[in-house]
Amino acid sequence: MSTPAFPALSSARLYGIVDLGYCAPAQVESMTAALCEGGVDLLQLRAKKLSLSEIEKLARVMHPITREHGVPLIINDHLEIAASVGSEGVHVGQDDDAVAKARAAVGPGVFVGKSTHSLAQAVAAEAEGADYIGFGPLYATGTKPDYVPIGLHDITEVHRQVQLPIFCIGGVNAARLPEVLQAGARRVVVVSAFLLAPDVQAYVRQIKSSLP
Ligand code: TZP
Ligand code: MG
Repeated sequence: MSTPAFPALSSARLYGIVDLGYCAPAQVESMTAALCEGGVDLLQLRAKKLSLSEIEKLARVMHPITREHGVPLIINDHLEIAASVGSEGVHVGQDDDAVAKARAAVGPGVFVGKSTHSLAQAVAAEAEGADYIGFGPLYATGTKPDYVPIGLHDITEVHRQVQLPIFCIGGVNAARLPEVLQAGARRVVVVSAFLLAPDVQAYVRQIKSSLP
């Protein structure tokens, strides 16, 4: 049996996002390399203000690097870009396309993640057929400024009710990680703390080594 190119989604613990709110297009290549070298297990491209063609171009910059590191690339929001680039995943929010539509657009073998902001949404995302969920924002965050933080109190319960991989997200950084893990998180997404770190690779490594 041949070795799979990418580890199973269930083994992923640390999810990074190249968010163009923090990273200029010209930095995407080096940032992708630093995040992968540091040890992210999944990497998303998120660009709320760029055109579709600019996002697709950046996805094509990232993909050879992520692939070389065995890190699945996930495209935020844009099913057509995920399909055309051949990314390993796509991520949709509560206001985006339904999981079934995303899956139909990208085809089998491409995983579909969904953002959730409450226990009820998390349960619904599993019923809808998502492959993993983001759960948050745990803390207020400038990366998603219009969202009310949900806090840490539902983390244990969401893991009881939802069997999918659950990535806790929103304001997670090295200082907060101990309390996030204490609250029951097993997987996290880190965005601005990685992208703004003076030494990205070292910061990723530090977080990775603290995860279960
Ligand atoms: N979804 C919920 S919170 C969030 C997203 C995309 C942003 C997380 O970014 P940060 O900078 O790690 O708080
Ligand atoms: Mg979205």
